[in-house]
Amino acid sequence: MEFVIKGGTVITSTSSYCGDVHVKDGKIVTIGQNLSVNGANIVDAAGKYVLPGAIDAHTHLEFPFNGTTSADDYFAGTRAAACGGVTTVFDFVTQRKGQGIREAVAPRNALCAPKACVDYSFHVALTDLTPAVLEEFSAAAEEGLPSYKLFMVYKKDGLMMNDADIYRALERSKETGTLIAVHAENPDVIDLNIERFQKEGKLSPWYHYLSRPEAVEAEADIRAIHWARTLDAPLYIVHLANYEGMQAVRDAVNDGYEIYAETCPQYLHFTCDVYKRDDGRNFVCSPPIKGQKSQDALWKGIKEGYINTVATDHCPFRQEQKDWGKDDFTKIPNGCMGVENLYPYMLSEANKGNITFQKAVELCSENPAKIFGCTQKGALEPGKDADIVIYDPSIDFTITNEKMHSNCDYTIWEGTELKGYITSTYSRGQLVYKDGEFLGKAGYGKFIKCQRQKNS
Ligand code: DUC
Ligand code: ZN
Ligand code: ZN
Repeated sequence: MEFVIKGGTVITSTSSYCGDVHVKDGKIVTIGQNLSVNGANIVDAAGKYVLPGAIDAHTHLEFPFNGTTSADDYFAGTRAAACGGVTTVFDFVTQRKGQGIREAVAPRNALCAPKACVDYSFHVALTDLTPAVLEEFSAAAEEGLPSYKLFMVYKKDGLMMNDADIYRALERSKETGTLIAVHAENPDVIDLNIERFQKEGKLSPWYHYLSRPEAVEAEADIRAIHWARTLDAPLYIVHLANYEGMQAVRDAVNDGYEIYAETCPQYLHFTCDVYKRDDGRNFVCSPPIKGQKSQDALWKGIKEGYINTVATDHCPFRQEQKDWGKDDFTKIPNGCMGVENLYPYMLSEANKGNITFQKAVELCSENPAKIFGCTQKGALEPGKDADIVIYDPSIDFTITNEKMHSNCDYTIWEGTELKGYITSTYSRGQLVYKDGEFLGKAGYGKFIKCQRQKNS
């Protein structure tokens, strides 16, 4: 298949220019002015922007969690991704006790491969850091798996890793050029707060926020950063959502440490006031959405370059699942949707003038590709995969659940007004979304082997 996307404005992380993009056999061949290629189809992009597909570095598809499973399986989740301009998703494989890294990934990949509509890779959530697992870091990295997530919470779910685990994992990641990511919150203070609220009958979603407020997340960010600094090991903080944690990242980066921070659109758009709403339970995720001061710090961090990526933590639960916690926040499965909203939201923020389009590309595509080692992704450049999004800046789009492509029966983004919207998504040159319609198919998406560069 060969085509030329003509007359659009090509956006990279550093520039934007009028150019034609020649695609052949799933790859970008060349980008230039007034290209004419014999026999190639023409895609007219006049008045539109042409961008690299987004990489959502943080999704939980068919994720067994909180006594249930997240609502989007690999098909629905990657269908929604394609329709939101996301051409690569990173999902989490949870290591069961006693399992090796590749032993945990193999069945997950077998489940994912026939369902995936866009390309995918995995981070492995480690729960059992045996000497054999530490030893396996290098062999797993050679097979394309260079990143791990350590939960500093979820003791009762059997996911939590303690400080010694974090220390050992950071040590080993430094030796092997791999990357440790942490979900940072303090579990003991959360448990104490929950116990108190339960005794007092304070069980509305607002108390989800109050049981894990700013300081609970900040303490764990600071602790994880402390160990990374001590060992001079790289660290990636997932879903950073609070002011003090942002400050600690900024200080560590300014002191020369390799600390990466990810935040999510829900932390950039909403504040903790959503937990006072009648549908507050639908916004319950962990870490919870914080106050205005934290949101302002995250936007400042984005503008100053201390936030490296925006990803979604996409982990939707259907209304019936969220309703388990209607009268008791501790029973609400934690997670929000976002994979279809990430790129449209960030590009809309660019179109409204809050950030540049280049910044949106850097956060949603180029940086995740660089940090996790997706060498074929993350930029519109000759030789890279033709993961391409066409975006019409003139469309006014209001998000409603009917227009979304997830399996979920509501969206926290309902009614959000976006300036501009994606009109087409290509995954390796294949049109997978056009004008509201999903055109991809299950099994098309491929596992991407990541090759992380040290100090990338
Ligand atoms: N937080 C969530 O809200 N859902 C999935 C996992 C997580 O850490
Ligand atoms: Zn998390
Ligand atoms: Zn997560």
